[in-house]
Amino acid sequence: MLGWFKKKRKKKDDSTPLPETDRIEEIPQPETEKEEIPKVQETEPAVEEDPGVVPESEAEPKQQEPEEILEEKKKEQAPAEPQAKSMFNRLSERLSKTRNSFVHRLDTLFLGKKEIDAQLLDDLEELLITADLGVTTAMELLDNARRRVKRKELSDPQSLKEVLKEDIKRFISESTKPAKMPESGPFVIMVIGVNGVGKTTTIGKIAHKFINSGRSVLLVAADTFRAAAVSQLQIWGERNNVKVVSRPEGSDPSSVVYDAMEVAKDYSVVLVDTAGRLHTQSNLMEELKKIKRVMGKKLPGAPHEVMLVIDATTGQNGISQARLFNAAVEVTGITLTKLDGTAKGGIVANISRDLKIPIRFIGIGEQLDDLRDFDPDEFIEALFQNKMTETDDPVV
Ligand SMILES: Nc1nc2c(ncn2[C@@H]2O[C@H](COP(=O)(O)OP(=O)(O)OP(=O)(O)O)[C@@H](O)[C@H]2O)c(=O)[nH]1
Ligand SMILES: [Mg+2]
Repeated sequence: MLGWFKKKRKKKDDSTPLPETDRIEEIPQPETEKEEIPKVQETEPAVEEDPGVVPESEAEPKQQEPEEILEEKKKEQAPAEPQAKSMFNRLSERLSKTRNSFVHRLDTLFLGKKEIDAQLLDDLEELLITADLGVTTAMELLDNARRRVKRKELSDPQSLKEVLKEDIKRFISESTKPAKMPESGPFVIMVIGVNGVGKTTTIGKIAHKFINSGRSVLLVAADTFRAAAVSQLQIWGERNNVKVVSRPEGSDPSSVVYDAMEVAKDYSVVLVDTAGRLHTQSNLMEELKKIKRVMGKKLPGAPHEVMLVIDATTGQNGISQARLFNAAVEVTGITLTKLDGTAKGGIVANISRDLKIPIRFIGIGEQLDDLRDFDPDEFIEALFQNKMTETDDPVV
């Protein structure tokens, strides 16, 4: 499991040693954030003309804060069980397009068949190759199935479906590596990906998760190529009531990152948004390399995570993008967005098997809680769920 969002311990509970991932909670909260609660009546204007650090949160109407704090406490006391169940159902429902194109096709293929013969295996080969699992993964699954049939370990098609499910789950689980947060200092996540894949939205959603777990978050608008990109991140900053470091459109993105690293030590988590396409002659990969270099120089060890966002609807194209980005800046984690809108969910297996880069999050919609920590077991169970959801097509 990801383990990034463990709730912050209260001071009175501090008698027992903290688990490794909680050590980051020792980081002092930024002074400005601590001061915000008593300043309920103040209505400071946003400091938009400041080209450096823009204290977005200070422009928020302060009377909302006590209510937000109450909300947080309510969330902490909320019973986890029923919520977990409905979360699973939602995941399952959002994966219905992939289920229709993959799992239901498997069911149709196996329907009425009593034994596994050569024809069935040939049809299965075609199905697996067209299911966006990737040729290598599909071939491995088939080889394994053929071997088991030969050894008489498999006889009926239903058990073959079970074996495919378990193999896919194993492939995905093998590539999940623990996402280590630094033992001290801020956890810096550099978010990259081609334009429109969902980088900024993902940053907003991740920030929300960290805030819910009691961390202080700083957002960095290193996509300086479009004014709209900066304001989009600022909106997420306002929504989450966190600071956004920005500079005017056209500034050097590395200089924004440089500014951000100056203040980063006051925060637990720093999320850096980058451009997906440049409107100049300069090369995106070179720009990203430079941003990464500047970060590491100013704050040794940063970025701790280079997160590539891939739009699942692009299928195999997403895999090619991953190779390019990985070669340039060494991707350490992947967020796969828009799984709700595509039948190409098989790409999850392809990413895990071919690229061997762990998937950290999956996006299954546009709402805040539609960004899920990726859990291979949960994902496969939801995908192979037998119960029909409202959005499922019946097997014919
Ligand atoms: N359905 C769905 N839409 C998503 C998901 N994640 C992001 N989106 C939508 O994708 C669109 C693009 O998202 P952005 O966050 O602006 O993408 P970006 O990568 O920052 O784009 P650029 O800044 O132009 O490079 C928005 O309309 C998001 O709401 C998801 O998981 N599911
Ligand atoms: Mg963006």
